[in-house]
Amino acid sequence: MKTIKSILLGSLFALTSSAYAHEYNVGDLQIDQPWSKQVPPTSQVAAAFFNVMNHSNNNDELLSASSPIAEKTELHAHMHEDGMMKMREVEIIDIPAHDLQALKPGGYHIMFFNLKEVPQLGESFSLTLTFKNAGSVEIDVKVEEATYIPEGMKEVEMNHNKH
Ligand SMILES: [Cu+2]
Repeated sequence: MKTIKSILLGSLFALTSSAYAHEYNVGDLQIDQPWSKQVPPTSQVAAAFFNVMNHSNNNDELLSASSPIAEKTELHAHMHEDGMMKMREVEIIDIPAHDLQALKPGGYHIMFFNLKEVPQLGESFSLTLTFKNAGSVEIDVKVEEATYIPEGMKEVEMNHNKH
């Protein structure tokens, strides 16, 4: 019985992890589901989002990001100011030890300015992230519809709570 149970659990985990087509590891960090919101063909700006799970005992920091699609790439946060949601550049994005940092619409995000090419729906583009401890990693960001919500978000949080 125990054997059957572990086999079932094993296949369940296999199914869960295969749902994340885009997963990257750098040092003790795991980056899941990088995506970008579709923008009009004439847009000068775009944004990217992803989850970072820090499996280490040490806090890390996202220091910078760069991409060939844009002349300028910044780390951004959304915050309430004078009763309005505004976004502004931040120096770093904290990646706390044994925790999940989710970059998502309305929160932290990567912002691209002066687009050299506007990524089309269904395409991917390259994004290089540099972390203080884990170092640099190049990831592929998939362009999704403006209404897209990452399906794995809940599962990632559930897995995280099991640690
Ligand atoms: Cu922004």
